[in-house]
Amino acid sequence: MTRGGIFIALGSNLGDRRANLEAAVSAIGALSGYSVLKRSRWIETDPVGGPPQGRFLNGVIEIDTPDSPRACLNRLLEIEQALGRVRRERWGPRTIDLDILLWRNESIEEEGLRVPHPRMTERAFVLEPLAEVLPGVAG
Ligand code: A4P
Ligand code: MG
Repeated sequence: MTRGGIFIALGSNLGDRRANLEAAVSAIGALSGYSVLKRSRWIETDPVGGPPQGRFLNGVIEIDTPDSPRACLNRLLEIEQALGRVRRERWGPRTIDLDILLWRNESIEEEGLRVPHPRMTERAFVLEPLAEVLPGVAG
């Protein structure tokens, strides 16, 4: 039985944004033991923070995985790299950004891993697509 309850935010504002998001969803779904249970629509959003940069395409998916949060984060970072992510500056433009928003009802405070994502509640570009995939919320 799949449990889900793990929500991942996706964002892109470089290159073919839609293709980048679709490639990330495919790559996540192709990981051993992972399944993509729900996905939001992709929404176009104005950049928040960082240098002047292009508009983002953002979305949220719900997944299930047998991995630990740390192992999942490492898989996501690998997918970012495989899709050509280059880290230059914080909040700068990116081909793909994959953030863990929620991990069931867990609270995680580790080096390099904080869940729930500390800035998610301030950000319409996260909350709007998240509302589409949370259980019990009408789409
Ligand atoms: N990290 C810690 N917790 C997590 C988590 N829950 N999920 C660490 C993922 N990563 C987590 O991330 C830096 C490090 O955060 C990771 O290596 C991981 O160990 P990063 O992706 O290299 O850097 P970043 O994304 O530039 O920084 P950050 O702080 O994650 O940025 P945000 O807060 O995610 O904001 N505007 C619009 N419209 N749409 C966007 O998608 N994104 C950002 C980035 C800014 N403005 C935006 C958007
Ligand atoms: Mg990130």
